[in-house]
Amino acid sequence: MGNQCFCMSPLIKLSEVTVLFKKILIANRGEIALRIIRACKELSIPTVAVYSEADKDSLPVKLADEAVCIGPPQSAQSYLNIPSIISAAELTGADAIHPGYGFLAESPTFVEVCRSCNLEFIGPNVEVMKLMGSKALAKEKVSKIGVPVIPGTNSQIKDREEILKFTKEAGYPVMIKASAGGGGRGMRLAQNEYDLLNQIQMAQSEAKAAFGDPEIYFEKYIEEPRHIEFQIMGDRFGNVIHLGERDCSIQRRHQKLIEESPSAVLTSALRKKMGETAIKISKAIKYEGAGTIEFLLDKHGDFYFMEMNTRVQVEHPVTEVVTGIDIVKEQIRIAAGEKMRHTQDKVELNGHAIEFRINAEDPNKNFMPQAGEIKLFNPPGGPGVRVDSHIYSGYKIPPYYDSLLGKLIIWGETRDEAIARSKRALDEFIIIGPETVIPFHLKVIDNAFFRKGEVYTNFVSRRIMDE
Ligand code: MV4
Repeated sequence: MGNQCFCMSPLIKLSEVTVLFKKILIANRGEIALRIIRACKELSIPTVAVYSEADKDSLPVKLADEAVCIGPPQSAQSYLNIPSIISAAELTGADAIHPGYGFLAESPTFVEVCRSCNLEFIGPNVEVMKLMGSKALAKEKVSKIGVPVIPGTNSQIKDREEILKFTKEAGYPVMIKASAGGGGRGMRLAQNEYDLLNQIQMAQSEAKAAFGDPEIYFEKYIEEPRHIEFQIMGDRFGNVIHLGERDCSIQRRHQKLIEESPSAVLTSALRKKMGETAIKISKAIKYEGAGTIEFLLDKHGDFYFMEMNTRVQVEHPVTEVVTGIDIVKEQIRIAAGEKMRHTQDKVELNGHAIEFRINAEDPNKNFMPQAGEIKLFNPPGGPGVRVDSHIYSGYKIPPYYDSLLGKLIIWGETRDEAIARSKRALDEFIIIGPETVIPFHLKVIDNAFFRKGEVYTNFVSRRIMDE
């Protein structure tokens, strides 16, 4: 049987070696760029880092096989600059692009440009991305297949009568959400009819300014919910599995700060039901790659689909740590057309993982972002400790991007062991230079409600910050 050439597939068999891709370009920066480089190295795939002028001394630039400057510091001219990124791919002979999270990771335009340039975009196809990008359309689609969604209106709602008909059934408070928003962006709460009618105009013009799309929809307000999201992975052959949940209830102003897996409140029966629901949704849209299905879980144990994220997420490591599955490597294999190597019955959730986002923000100054030089970086180690970070002693934090310096991911056999280990590791963690949120994390894990697993939406303002 000589060598066969599969001309339509990016998966080329050369004698014994499977070549997934010739070269991957990473269209991102910071810790996630480094995370993707690490995955590529383990798969023996050469990498290209792209960087802005502000990131020329960054670790991804030093660790990638090649690096190409794509523009000035401002994201709009560099990490969001599609022509520049595509040129870098063509110049270096890359055949695939990993977008990471943020920047172009959920841009249908970018996916279309990649396809037309014969570059594999490591992520879902453009139709699925567009569908899930519209939070209102996603909700409608998911509702049609019988998955519970938060009671509310669709985005085509126009006249006042229709809105008031809904509020009469649901009662107040009512949430106003931007269709193009997501992750809490463009969200408002109305306490009464007067408030609601006043806010509609403002919400629409704000949505138009922020997302270029004025569409809004209305939802019943769920009190003290928990944010539970399921990691799913699907391949080209229609196989879909879930890798358990992450509880992301510790957030401040819609910025997640701590994520854990498993959730302290899910029974195995509820996990099974929610996991099967996540798979049902993903199969209905023929999802390919890594994705996240977000649910709100209310205090009665009822859950509702909220939105789907079509990218790898910041908090993916907690899932990696409890399942032993490398999500980024799996994304790359799936994009190369490989069949998923895991089946649901082989996925085991082992122990407990907690992730702490290490942001350069001053918790005593309203979480104000900090820039400047890292004088000393001494991350913790020892059993059950993982640090994903792109910073080093002497690194200068550029003022142009988000404040994430890295993530501390802790594993323990039990939640209690993970918490004790977290305290130990956070105490060991030395970052001299900018203020960070490490003191905030130490406060949270010392809190009796956190220790009992009683965390929900307004936990930070109610139990920690008095804001
Ligand atoms: C909600 C809600 C209550 N009712 N929707 C959406 C995106 C996420 N980041 C926050 N979102 C919420 N949507 C309805 N209809 C409350 C929140 C919410 C939240 C949810 C889970 C965990 C923390 C939260 C913090 C603020 C608001």
